[in-house]
Parts: sequence; structure tokens; C-alpha cells
Amino acid sequence: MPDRSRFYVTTPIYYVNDRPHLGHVYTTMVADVVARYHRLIGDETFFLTGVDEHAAKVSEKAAEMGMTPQAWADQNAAAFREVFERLEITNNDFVRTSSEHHKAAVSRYVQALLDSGDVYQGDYVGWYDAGQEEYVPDNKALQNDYKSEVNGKPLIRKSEKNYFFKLESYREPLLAFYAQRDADGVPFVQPDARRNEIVNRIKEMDDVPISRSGSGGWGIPVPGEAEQTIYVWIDALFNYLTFVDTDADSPMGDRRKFWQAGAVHFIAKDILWFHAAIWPALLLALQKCPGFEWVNLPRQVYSHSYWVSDSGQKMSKSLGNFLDPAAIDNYVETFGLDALRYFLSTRGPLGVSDSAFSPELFIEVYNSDLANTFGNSCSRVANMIGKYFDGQLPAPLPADDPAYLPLKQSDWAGEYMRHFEVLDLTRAGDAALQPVRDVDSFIEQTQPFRMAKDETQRPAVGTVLYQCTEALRIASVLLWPFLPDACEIFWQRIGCGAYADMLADNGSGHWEQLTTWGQLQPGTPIEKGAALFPRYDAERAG
Ligand code: ME8
Repeated sequence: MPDRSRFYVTTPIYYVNDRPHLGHVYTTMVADVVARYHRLIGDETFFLTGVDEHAAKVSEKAAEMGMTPQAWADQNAAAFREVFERLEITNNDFVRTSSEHHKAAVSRYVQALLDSGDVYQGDYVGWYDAGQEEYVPDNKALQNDYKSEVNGKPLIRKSEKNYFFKLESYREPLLAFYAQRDADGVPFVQPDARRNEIVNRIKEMDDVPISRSGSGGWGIPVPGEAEQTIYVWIDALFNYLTFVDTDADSPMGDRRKFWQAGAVHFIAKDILWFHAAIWPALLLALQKCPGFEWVNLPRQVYSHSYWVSDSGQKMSKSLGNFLDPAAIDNYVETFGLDALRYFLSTRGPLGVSDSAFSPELFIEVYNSDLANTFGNSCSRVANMIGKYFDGQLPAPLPADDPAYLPLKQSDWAGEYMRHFEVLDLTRAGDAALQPVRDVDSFIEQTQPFRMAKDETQRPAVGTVLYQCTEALRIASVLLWPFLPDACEIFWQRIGCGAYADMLADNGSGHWEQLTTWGQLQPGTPIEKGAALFPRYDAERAG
């Protein structure tokens, strides 16, 4: 069984043939929210993202730009890294497939598969989708009229000497693996509809090429074969393993424990086949090789849908309709980074349907969930504490006092965890806002601003406001993976500034304490500060 106290999460590694766009930012932000959640609940977490460099389209684009593939890859890898840093993504490492560490590890794995007989030499005659860098089986090519399923461009006819992986011989082991995961209650592929598509395709799969000829030396050479490079997809899939296949003697430290915790791979549906069939089959093959017995299989592949434009077209580089870094910066400047994270991760295409990116919806969600709910509640409560208690957190009456007015608490943290555990970020975000909604109803019901007019009612008002602040503190803990900047500001204002350091300490296990009622000390100064999320008025903003 995987080790539940550790957590390993990955994003696809992105092609460096161009600059990052909204799709890349999306998957990376989702993985970041999930990584932060696991750190919050006390899991020792490793989060990996990065770039995929050895694609033919990278060397072709480099030639167009009059640059070497490496120089072009360096430039775009830096752009990805820079965007992710600016977006405060908390990845623990950044993959570059041109790094010496990765190249050496991939060569070792391929050598092991050559030695075991799972990789053999043959001839490939068939179809290739250059945009997706994907070999397309004849029946699929025919079905799609010899065009790419993703970008509609004509497929290329290829005839070359390749090394092949015996994928077909893993049909039964893979189906057994899927059945086992279903029986364990943690299906390997999510959502379920995607899992069913894959299981059907596994039943008819053939062996696949794992090398290419004529890449002009851009790629990892097949061991002992200077003319062939390892097919970019095999090179890329192995990143999930190479970057954690290190022991205590390595400068990267002992990371195998993260692999063994069972990786969770976030990807989009266009690359599911590689992750759901080829990847586990490669791992099944590798774990039979001497020295690789420790290689277990990932925990889950989560395949989301697409962000599409208003007209329903996939946002992509080749279609030129994506939100580029400048447009993304605009959102961050106007609404704040938290708002972008919150919107993308709670309103994005995590399920089986695509999501249209609509500026109107963005504003609506910003105003309803952030400005009018969390932001407004924090201001309201701090204002009342300022007005009636001189900015000091009042002490609540004892719960058995006749004047004690209880805020009805539900299982806020439990509900939130149940949704995170099945990667339902929409419901997890909603559950994190529940204490805020409960505070709003409590204020409506008790009307502390009316009670405060009567001096004798002050202890009851203090009781109401103590509970409101405490509920908002718990909300801020639950909201932190989505809104880290705003929550950290709020913590400073309520005397909980130390939380940020507690959470930076990976896997330190403060979850119980942070979500237990009654942590705030009466008498603590409560700062009002500026609105965490000022309401956005589209008309006034022009
Ligand atoms: O496929 N909506 O890289 P890539 C949502 N290098 N997500 C989107 C998206 C959209 N419109 N467009 C892109 C590759 N993405 C390979 C991966 S992994 C071993 C190798 C996201 O640069 C989504 O995560 O084409 C998708 O899977 C990924 O970007 C594809 O990035």
C-alpha cells in the first residue's frame, strides 16, 4: 500500500517550442493547490513540474529562429520557470529533460529494457501526428481521415527503423492492474468516463516505437546506437521517475520515498493514452529488471478537459487563441494572484466537460466568492471589533452562560478533506467558504451591531464576535491552498502570522491544531487593514 504520509504530485512537462499559456498555467496551478493542501494536512510533499525539450517541433522551431535547439530550449525553459515563479508555484524541482541527470537515468532505464528483452529492433511503417509527436495506429488514422485528432493537420506517413517496446505483452497485466485499483477503491484513471475509454483501447493495443531516426542528434541516444534517439514521449514520461530516482548520496537528496508514495499525475485528456497505458506498462517492464524491483506504479492519473475559447475551440498555441503570459499578468494585476488561482482551480475543466474562459464569469466569481464573501466578512468582523472593543479580540462568555449565543458549526474541515481526497476542487473550495457563510448567517441572526447599542449586552456581542473571528480563522486555514496571499495577510491581522512559517515546514503536521476550535487568545489586537478583495465594478472600471 502507498505511504499515506507522503505525497507526490506532478504536472505534464511542457514543450519548449513556444512560451507558456493559460493551459500550462492551469494544470500547474491545480497541482499547486493540491500540493499545498497536502502540506497543510501534514503530508511530506514533493511537487514536480518542468519542460519537455527533445521534441522534433522544438528543433524545427529553433531552426526557424536561427538558433540551436539547446539555445531555443534554454530560452523557453527560462520563460516557463519565470512565469511559474511569478505565479508563486511551489514546485520542489523543475524538470529539464536536457539535464545530464535525466539523460543518464533514461539511458539506464532503456538499457535495462533492452537487456530484459522488452525492447527490440524493428521497422515502423505507419502514421505520425507531428503536432502531438504521436505514432497513430492505422485504424485511428483511418477513423480521423488521416488528420490529427487534436489540431486537424494531415498525418505524416513514416517508414523508419525503430526500437519497439513490447506493449502488447502487457495487455493482461495492465487490465489486471486496472481491476486491482478498482477493487482497492482508488481507480487508476480519473474521471471514470476516461478510465472506461482507456480500458477499451488497452484491449486492442500493439507494440509501440520508442526510438526515432533522423532527429539530427537532438535527443537522448539509444544506448549503443548513435543513429537513433529515444522517442520524445518515452524520454518525457520517464521524467516523473528520473527526478525522484535519487538516494541519500545524491546532491538531490533521497527522493525515492516520494516515488514510493505513489505519484498523482495531473494531465489533460489529449495525453491520457501515454499516461494511462504506455507509462504503467513501461513501469511494469522496468520493475522486472534487476535493480529496479523498488519501482512501484503511480497512484493515479487525473485527466482533465480543456479550457476553450468562447467559440468552444481548444485554447492552444497552434490555434493562437490562448491567454498568453501578458493577458494572465493583466488578470493578476487587476484582481490579484489569489483570484486567478481560485477561479482557475474551482471553475476549470477538472471533470469531463470543457470550460469556456469567460471574463464575465471571472468577475462574477471574484465578486461573489471573494469580495462579497471572504473579504467582506473579514472586514465586517474586524470593523465591529474595532468599534466596540477597541480593536482587541473580546473574550467569549462561557458556553453554559444563559447569554451565550452559539455559532452553529458543522464538520467544516472533514467535509473539505472529503472533497480534496477525490480531487474535487470545486466542492473543496466551496467547503472552505462554508465557515464564512455560517459567519454571515450568524451575524444576520444575532445582529451584533443592534445588540451593541445596549451596554449590558456587550459580553454577548463579544461572544458573537469572538466566534466569528475564530470561524474566519478556520476558513482562512481551509482557503489557504487557494488563496495563500490573502490568508497570510489575514493571519498577520489576527495575530496568527506564525502560521505561514508552520506551513512552510513541509509535512510538519499542524493540521489538527490549526483546525481545532478556540485557538485565538482574547485580547489579541485585531487589525482592520484594507479590503482583502475590493469589489470589482466592471462598469466603473470601464
Ligand atoms: O503534451 N486546457 O506538452 P504540451 C487545459 N510535452 N489544459 C491545457 C490546454 C487547454 N486548452 N492546453 C494545454 C505535452 N494544456 C508533452 C507532455 S508529459 C510526460 C509530456 C495543458 O506543452 C495540459 O496539462 O503540449 C496538457 O496536458 C498540457 O498542457 C500539454 O502541454
